[in-house]
Amino acid sequence: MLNFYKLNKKMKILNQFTIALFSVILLSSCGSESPKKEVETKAEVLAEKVWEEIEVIAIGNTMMEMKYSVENITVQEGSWVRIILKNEGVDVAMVHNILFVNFGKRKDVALKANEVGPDADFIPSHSELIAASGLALPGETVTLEFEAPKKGNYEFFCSYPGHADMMKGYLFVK
Ligand SMILES: [Cu+2]
Repeated sequence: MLNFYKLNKKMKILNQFTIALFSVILLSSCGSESPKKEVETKAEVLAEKVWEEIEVIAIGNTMMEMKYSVENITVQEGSWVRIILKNEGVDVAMVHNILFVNFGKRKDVALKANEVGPDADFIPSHSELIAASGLALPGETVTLEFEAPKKGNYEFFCSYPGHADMMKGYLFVK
């Protein structure tokens, strides 16, 4: 004779298993669409990031005029920094980015940037490099987000060839 209780229990377990399986499939399919976004959202919830948002405008339209609208940036240790780099240049040579490096290392990193060239967006892998944005073509805006380094003084500059001596500034982490 069939034990209906046991059968019922088996069915329940089977149903739960099916639901679990579908959940896994659903989650994994969602995850493959935007895995990065999901991870960031979770990290934000966990750490409750404090953002310091700074708009930096790349002004000027010649090698002699070009500069950042901001020369000194001050942020709090432990915060997250969001740099919005707006390139107001029009000329084809006005291609800009923004790199944050350890104090006194601007020239070293700029030299390496020239070596790696446009294929690497003029971003070298360098032990003195803290964060780097992508390139903003004339009229474009790029955003760079990174966790503020430990208290101290840092530098930022544009690593597009020939720009590092004109487009530069300091980051102070308090
Ligand atoms: Cu530049």
